[in-house]
Amino acid sequence: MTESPMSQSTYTIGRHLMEQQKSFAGSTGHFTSLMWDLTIAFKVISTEVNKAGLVDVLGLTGETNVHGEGVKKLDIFAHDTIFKCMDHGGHLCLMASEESPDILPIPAKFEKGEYILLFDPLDGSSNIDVNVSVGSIFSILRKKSEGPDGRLEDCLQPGTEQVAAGYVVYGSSTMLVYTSGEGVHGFTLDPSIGEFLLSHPNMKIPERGSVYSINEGNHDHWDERTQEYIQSLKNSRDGNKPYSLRYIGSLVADFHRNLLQGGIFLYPANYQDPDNPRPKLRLLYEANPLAFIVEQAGGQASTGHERIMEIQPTSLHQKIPLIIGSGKDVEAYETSLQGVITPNTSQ
Ligand code: AHM
Ligand code: MG
Repeated sequence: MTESPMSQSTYTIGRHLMEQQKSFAGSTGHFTSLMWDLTIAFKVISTEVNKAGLVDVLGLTGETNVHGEGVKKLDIFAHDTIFKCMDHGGHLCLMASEESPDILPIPAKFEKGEYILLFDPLDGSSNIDVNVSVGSIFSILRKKSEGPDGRLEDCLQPGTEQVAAGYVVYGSSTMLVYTSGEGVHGFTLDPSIGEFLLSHPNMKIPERGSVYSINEGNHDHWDERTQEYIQSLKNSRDGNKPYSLRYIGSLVADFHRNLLQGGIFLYPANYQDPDNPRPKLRLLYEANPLAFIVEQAGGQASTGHERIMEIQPTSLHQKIPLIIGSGKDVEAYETSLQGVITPNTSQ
C-alpha cells in the first residue's frame, strides 16, 4: 500500500489479492479465487452496461421482482452473469440475490465451499435508460451451519460477520471498491487491458462532509425529527455555507461520491402510514455491505437508532432505514432522533 503512483498504475487486483492472501497464515486461497471470479463477472457486466444503449438490452422484461418492481433486462443479465461466474469454483455453498425471492443453491454437479455470496446485481437499474451510473453490490459470509450445503440461516447473519464486501460503480469509468476488514481499496478498470488497477489505496471518508443525499420528494412522509434535521443542514451556521443536496438516485453512485468527498446519505422510513413505516433499502444486499465499507473507511452506518451491522436479519429481503456516511454527520442525525421511541421499521 506504499506503492508509488507509477507502480500503482500496474498494481492489479490479482496482485493485491495474492499479497493479502500471503499475509494471512493458513489461507487456503479460496477467498482469493472467489474474489477473482467476481472480478470476471463485473468486467462482463461493465461491458454490457457500457453498450446498453447500442443493443437491445434496454427496457422491461415484463416481469416483476420480489419487491413488486419492474425488472430490467440488464438486471437479469447481471444476476445470471454473477451466478454463472460463481457457481462452479468450489468456493461457495450458497448465493442469494436481490433479484431472486429464495436462496440460490450451488448446482449439485459442482463442488461446494465455505463461503456465501449475497448480491444486488444491478443497483439503481431504473437509471439505465437515462444513462446514469448504476452499480453492483456484494457481501461475503462464512458458512455457520453443518453439512456441505448452506442454508437460509447462513445468509441471515449480522453484518459484523461479513468476511468481505464491496461494490462496483459503472460510471464514467468502472471502479471496484472492496474491503476484507483490512481497509478499503479502490480499483479502476482499464478497458484497454481488461484489468482492475489499484487507483485508491486505503480509502478514508472525511470526518464530516458538506453534502446530503436524500430523496427530498418524500419530505412529507418522513418523521418530524428527520424533517428538522434536513432543514438544519440548509441553515448556514458559524459562517459556513449550507450543505449542498446531491442525489443521483443510484445508491452506489451516491455512496461512492460521499465516500470520496464526505457527506451523508439518508433513506429513512416512509411514515405515510404511521402504523406501517416502509423503508426501501435492503439490509443484506445494500445496507450491510456498504456499512462494512464505510466503517472500514472511518465512517458510520445506522438506522438512526442502531448500528446497521449489529442488526440480526430476520428475512432475506428485509428492508431497513439507511443513514450512512461521514461519522460526524451520521452522529448528528442520531442525536437529532434521541428521545424518540424506536419505531419498528424492519420489514
Ligand atoms: P434498486 O435496487 O431496485 O435499484 O433500488 C434501489 C435504489 C437505490 O439505488 C437508490 O438509492 C434508491 O433506490 C432510490 O430510490 P428513490 O427513487 O425512491 O429515491
Ligand atoms: Mg438495489
